[in-house]
Amino acid sequence: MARFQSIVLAAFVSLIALPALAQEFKGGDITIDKAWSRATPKGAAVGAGYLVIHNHGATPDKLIGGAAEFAGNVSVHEMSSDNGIMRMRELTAGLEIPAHGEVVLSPGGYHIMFTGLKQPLNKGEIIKASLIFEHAGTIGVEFAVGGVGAAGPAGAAKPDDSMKGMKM
Ligand SMILES: [Cu+2]
Repeated sequence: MARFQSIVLAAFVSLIALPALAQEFKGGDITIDKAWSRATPKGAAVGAGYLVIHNHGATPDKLIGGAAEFAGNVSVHEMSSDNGIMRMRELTAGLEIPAHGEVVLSPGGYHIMFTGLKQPLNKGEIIKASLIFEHAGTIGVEFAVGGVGAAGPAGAAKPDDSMKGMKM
């Protein structure tokens, strides 16, 4: 009986997670999916966005920036470990999306950085931003906001520690 209940619960959870995951955003040869973000604590000035970018074209493209009404600035960042300390830096030359390839932006790696937040990002909200590509142009993307510790777009995975010990 307990097993039956957990299967029913799992089915229910995946049903409510599906609409956000199924969203796809297109421009030129680029499609974007699995766009999600994390809730931010009250007063936080920065937030991050994660997504998967697919390039269906025969030439490489480049994600060079973005814009959002809820943030003062939208940029492309990379997080990496430097002697055990997580650091992030802006990819001022842009993030290359290989021809017929894909790039995953996820916690601990590449991400969209929202700085100068004008409002907190709340769990359950959909936040809209536009991303700018060198060739594909501007693509509007909606990010599903998960919990503060969300590790993936479904918001049901275990929390990770990628934001701890981070130096700006
Ligand atoms: Cu960042």
